[in-house]
Amino acid sequence: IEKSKFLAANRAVTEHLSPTYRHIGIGSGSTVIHVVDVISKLGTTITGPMTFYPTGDQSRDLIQAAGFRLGYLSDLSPGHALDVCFDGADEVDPALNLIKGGGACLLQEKLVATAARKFVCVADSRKISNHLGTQWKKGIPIEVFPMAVPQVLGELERLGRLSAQVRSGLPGKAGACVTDNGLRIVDAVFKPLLTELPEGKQEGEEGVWTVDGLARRLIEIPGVAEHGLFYGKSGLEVESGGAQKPVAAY
Ligand code: DER
Repeated sequence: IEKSKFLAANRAVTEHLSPTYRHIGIGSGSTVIHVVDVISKLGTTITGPMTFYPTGDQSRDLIQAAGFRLGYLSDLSPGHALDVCFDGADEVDPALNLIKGGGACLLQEKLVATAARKFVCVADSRKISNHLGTQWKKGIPIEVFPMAVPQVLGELERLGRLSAQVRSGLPGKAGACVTDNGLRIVDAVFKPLLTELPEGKQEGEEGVWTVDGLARRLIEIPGVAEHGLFYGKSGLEVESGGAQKPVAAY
């Protein structure tokens, strides 16, 4: 698996990291470690003038350990887009919709991905599926303000979730997983998500949703800070940045 992650990372960097780029977003998880490794091998002549933007504590540590210049979205001038962002995913459907958040970094990952003109997803073949929720069975990660957890769990039930639970902390850490933003993660399992509704069906009817339909509904729930469905327009459709879906997946 590590070899397939490396090969995917190598192809993604080769095809999408121009030496002229100056602002690079770096995602979270284990696959993106290979992306940073491949970029490091380009040498400081290429990477020296570049600034790298993290998507959480692990990503920040990766950037620093590689000796890259660290930057933060909050330092950018309004509307200044990153050149490219590389990040992993937990599941990818044929329309390049993603489930992300297996590493509980989805909120900053979505901010950095949508700040980039080009978002490139690096996900080995295990992540590919026809319908989100068929390969990744742990549920859609939803980042929630702690005080809102009971209300959010109640609303998810009304939306037809099959199960939902607050993610627990790492082994050796009692209590709930606390994200880099100090919030909680609720993992909500729904029926596999469609890319279009069957004739005559409404969104959410009998718990059946499209990716876009459920994504738009989840973000409306009071107390939800962000969720791990990356959907809508892809970078190919939104040249100026702001797309949640990648331009390509490797
Ligand atoms: O949390 C995330 O979305 C990560 O990108 C992630 O889940 C992918 O992790 P992996 O590269 O370790 O599979």
